[in-house]
Amino acid sequence: MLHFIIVGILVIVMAILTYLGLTGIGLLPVQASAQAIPIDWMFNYQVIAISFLFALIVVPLVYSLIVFRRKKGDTTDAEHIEGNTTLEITWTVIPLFVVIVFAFMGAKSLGDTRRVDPQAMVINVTAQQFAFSFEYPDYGFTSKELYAPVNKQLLLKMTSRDVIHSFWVPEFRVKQDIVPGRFTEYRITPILEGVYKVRCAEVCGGGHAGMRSSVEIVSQERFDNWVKEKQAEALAASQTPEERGQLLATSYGCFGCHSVDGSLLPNGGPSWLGLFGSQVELEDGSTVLVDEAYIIQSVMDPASQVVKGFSPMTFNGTDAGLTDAELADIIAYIMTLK
Ligand code: HEC
Ligand SMILES: [Cu+2]
Repeated sequence: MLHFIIVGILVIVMAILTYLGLTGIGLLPVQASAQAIPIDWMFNYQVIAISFLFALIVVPLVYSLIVFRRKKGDTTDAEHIEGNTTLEITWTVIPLFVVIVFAFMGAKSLGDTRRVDPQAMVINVTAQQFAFSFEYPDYGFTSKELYAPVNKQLLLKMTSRDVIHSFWVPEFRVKQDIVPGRFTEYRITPILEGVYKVRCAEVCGGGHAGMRSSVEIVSQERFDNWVKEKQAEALAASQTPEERGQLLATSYGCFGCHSVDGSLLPNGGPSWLGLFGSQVELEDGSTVLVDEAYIIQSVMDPASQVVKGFSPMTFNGTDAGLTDAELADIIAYIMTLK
C-alpha cells in the first residue's frame, strides 16, 4: 500500500513538472487570430492529458526498476497473476469517458474556429510553384503580400495553378490545403497587428522551402491607405504614358499657365498645341527646335531658355521634385497635341 501512495504522489509531481516544462518552452507562437483562442484552449487540455499519461507510464516503470530490482542470488520466479477484471473494466471505462469528453471539446473548438461572419472580406488566393498571390475583388487589384485590417474576418478563397499547396500562418493556427481545380475556403479573424509569414506547408517541388509571403495585419486606417496606394498603382499600370502625362500635368498645375488649344492664358506661357517639333524664338534672338531635350531643359532649368515675349516661367521642375519618368510621360502627352 505504501508503494501505491509513494507512486501516486510521484505521478502527480511528475505530471505537474511535465506540464510546466511543456508550456514553459513556448510551444506555440503568439495568438494572432480569434481562431487561435479555442484551438489553444483545446491544445492546453491535451497537454494536460499528455503530461498525466506520460507520468502514469514512466513513474511506475522507473519506480519498479529501482525498488523491485532482483536481489543478488534470488533465482525464484515472480508471482503469477491471472488477470484482474475490476482493473480491466476501470482502464477501459475511464479512457472511453476521457475520449468522449475530448470529442465534445474538439467539436466545440472546431465550431468556434469555423464561425462565419457574413461581413467577412473576401480575398482570392492563388498558389503556384512557388508563390502566393492575393486578389482583392472588392478593390480591384492583386498583391504579392497579404495585407489586412485587424479585427475583421477574412474569407480566403484559395486555388492552385499546379500542384497541391497549403496555406499556413502559425500565428493564426488554422491550416488549409490549396488544391488545383477546386476552391478551398479559409476563414480567419486577425486580432493582433504585426508582420507574419505565410508558408507553404505541403511539399510542392524544388522551391517549396522558399514559398513564403509576408502577411501584414494593420489598423483599418493603414489598410485604407494601402488600398488607395495599390489602386493608384494598378491604375497607373493600366494607363498609357500619354494618359499618365495628362494627369501629371494636371496635378503639377501646368494647365494653369499652358493651354492645349492654341490660346494664351493670362500670365501664362505658350500653348502646348503644336509645340513639339516647332521652332521657337528665344529672348536672345536665337531659334531652337522643340524636342525632348529642349522641353526637359525648359522645365528643369526654366531660367536658361526663355521664350521671346514671355516673362520667365516661375514653375521650376527641379524644385517641384518632378522625376525623369514623370517628365517623360508629360512629353509623351505634349507630343500628342498636334
Ligand atoms: C506659373 C505659370 C507656369 C506653370 C505652372 C508652368 N509653366 Fe511652363 N512656362 C510658363 C511661361 C511663362 C513660359 C514661357 C517662358 C519660358 O520659356 O520660361 C513657359 C514655358 C514652358 C515651356 C517652353 C515652351 C516653349 O514654347 O518653348 C515648356 C516646355 C513648359 N513651360 C512646360 C511646362 C510644364 C511641363 C509645366 C508643368 C509641369 C509647366 N510648364 C508649368 C509658365 C508656366
Ligand atoms: Cu507550395
